[in-house]
Amino acid sequence: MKIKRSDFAEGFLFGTATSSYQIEGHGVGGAGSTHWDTFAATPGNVVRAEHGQLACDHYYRYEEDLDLVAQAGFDAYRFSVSWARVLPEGRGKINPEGLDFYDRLTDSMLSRGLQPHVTLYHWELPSALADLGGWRNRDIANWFADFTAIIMGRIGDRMASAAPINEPWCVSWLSHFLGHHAPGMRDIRATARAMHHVLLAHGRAIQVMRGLGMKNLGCVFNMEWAEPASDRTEDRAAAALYDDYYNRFFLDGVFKGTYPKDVLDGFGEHMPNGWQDDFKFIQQALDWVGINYYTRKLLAADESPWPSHHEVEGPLPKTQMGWEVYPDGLYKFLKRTASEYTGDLPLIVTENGMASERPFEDADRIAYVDAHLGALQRAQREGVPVQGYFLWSLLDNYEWALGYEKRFGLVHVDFETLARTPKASYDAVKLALSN
Ligand code: IFM
Repeated sequence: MKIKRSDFAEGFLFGTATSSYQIEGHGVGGAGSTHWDTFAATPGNVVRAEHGQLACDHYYRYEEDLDLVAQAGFDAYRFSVSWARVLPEGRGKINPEGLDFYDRLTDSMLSRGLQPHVTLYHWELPSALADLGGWRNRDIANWFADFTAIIMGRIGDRMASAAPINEPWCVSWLSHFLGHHAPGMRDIRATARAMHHVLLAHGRAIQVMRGLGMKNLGCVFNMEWAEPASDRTEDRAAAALYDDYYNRFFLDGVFKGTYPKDVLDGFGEHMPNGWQDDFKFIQQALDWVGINYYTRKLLAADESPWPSHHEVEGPLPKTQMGWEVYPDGLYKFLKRTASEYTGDLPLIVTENGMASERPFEDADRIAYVDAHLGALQRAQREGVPVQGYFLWSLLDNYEWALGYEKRFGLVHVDFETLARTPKASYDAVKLALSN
């Protein structure tokens, strides 16, 4: 890598990130069923119907995995907790083994000098709550607040930072409008409700964690830079609408107490009654904002029902996901988020990385990380207070509907033997962090 630690100010945080369902192995330790288990068990939803029952077996191999994090020279580890591991039915009876696991995991990070950065929800909704309507049901905000109190009551005292929900757009739009993720719905009313309730749950969880005396609370939004496929006015409007329901909806909700007009024009009639009164819960003060950034999209208008547009393939080099490599998008998001929403609040890149076909000699990943760190530095030089960067991901893992095929890890995982082998990118990052 061209960029190294000494190119950043003292205290800039380097970390790597994972999530519970993608690595732990959900079939062990008394965890309850989640909507991802049933989504994966339904034909046609996930490549080869792969699921997270074993995943990377991190539940039993976490010491080895944390050694890899520490030996690479990272300062921090971003992980998530599984609601159904702690509360198998989503509410009520606690699974003590689940709480013990996260307790051990936390102490194992600390004993290696790694800062624990927790996300409370990274998509594995307990099935019992999915049965009650999941993110469509307003009560989810209180179920989530109760879960927050239980899990953070146990490990919150040792967290360097906490964020309630990973990528609200994926929880709501991707999963309830596009149907690509669990629960696989394609319904505009469900989408409008999920998009609002996910922010309500965010706000309630922040309230609970403040009540517990926790510090350094934030949020994690995924962002995709949207550009028109042509100069046509219609295509420009299409890109603006994509930007509004993907990126701005959640920022506007948390920082402005409103939602973008063109999104409300599209699905406002499906919003839950009284949504306008919920911003007092949603607009909790935050200590930082996390941005997960991977790519951009080109949009063209069409005659289909709202949002009346489709994606057009772009000309840039692509990752194994088929996503264009576009580091400028990260620069633009950092600049725009700071200037229009967050001001002096610290920004953290909470996820960035790429899936690569190359199993071990992943020069493409090294170049990707270098280019995105360069974009981050450019924003920093122009005054944006970016204070950390987390690489997605430590391990090859369960890439949701795409199963185990798409490899995002710095460390290769052989899914037959579960052997971990550091890739060239792991060695490159290790060298960069030591210089
Ligand atoms: O693997 C996912 C992760 O769960 C959330 N952010 C994007 C990653 C890559 O698709």
